[in-house]
Amino acid sequence: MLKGLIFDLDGVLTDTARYHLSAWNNLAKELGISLNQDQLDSLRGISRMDSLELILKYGGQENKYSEAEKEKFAAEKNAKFVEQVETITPKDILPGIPQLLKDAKAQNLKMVIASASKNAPKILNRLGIMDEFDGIVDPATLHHGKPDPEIYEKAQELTGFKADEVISFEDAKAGVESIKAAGQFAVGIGDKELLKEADYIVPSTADLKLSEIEKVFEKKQGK
Ligand code: B16
Ligand code: MG
Repeated sequence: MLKGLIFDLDGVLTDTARYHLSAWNNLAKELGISLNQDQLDSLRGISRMDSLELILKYGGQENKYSEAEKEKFAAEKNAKFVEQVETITPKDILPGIPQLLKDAKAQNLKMVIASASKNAPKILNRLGIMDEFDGIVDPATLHHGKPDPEIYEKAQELTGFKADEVISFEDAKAGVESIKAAGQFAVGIGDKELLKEADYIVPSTADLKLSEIEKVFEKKQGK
């Protein structure tokens, strides 16, 4: 029986990806690295330091900087990102999400956030939906980023339910892989081919309908 929902933040509840990507793009340019669209897309859902490492790798600069320099670059990127976060309002909640949260509340489902972003509480406050959630995984406590299952396992622990009692929502390939490795039902939002490991896929958040997702979830449990 469905008892809880677990949500990624960026790309699922709101679109902060464009802010992340433009801040990374600025930093990459300063480092003399030019990123193509595929390389930028590969950063979705990936933690701050892992994103920086990937960018340096794309630019052939993986061994060029000390840990302290890398920390400085990441802090610089984050400062740019946080500036953009300050402009977020409740209007930036993605379509379909307010109804989904409402339907979940009506069913008394527990709701938890599994975002790699250390800025998640700030973003949820700006969106005005912080109080809708029963918990947020603190990404500072994680040893491994997505696609490792750790973040979704921790989120599930926060719900207090079993893997087959929750549904998790993701927009990133690494995120869907993380959910599946945690043994949970995955809803993928975005490209069908890219997110093919998910149990249920929709092109956009506007297409999310809890009752429809639940039908597929229950069918799967009944197997
Ligand atoms: P921060 P999600 C992820 O959020 C973003 O998709 C990714 O681009 C970002 O690097 C990561 O959070 C870390 O964010 O620098 O704010 O700690 O998709 O897991 O909600
Ligand atoms: Mg995401």
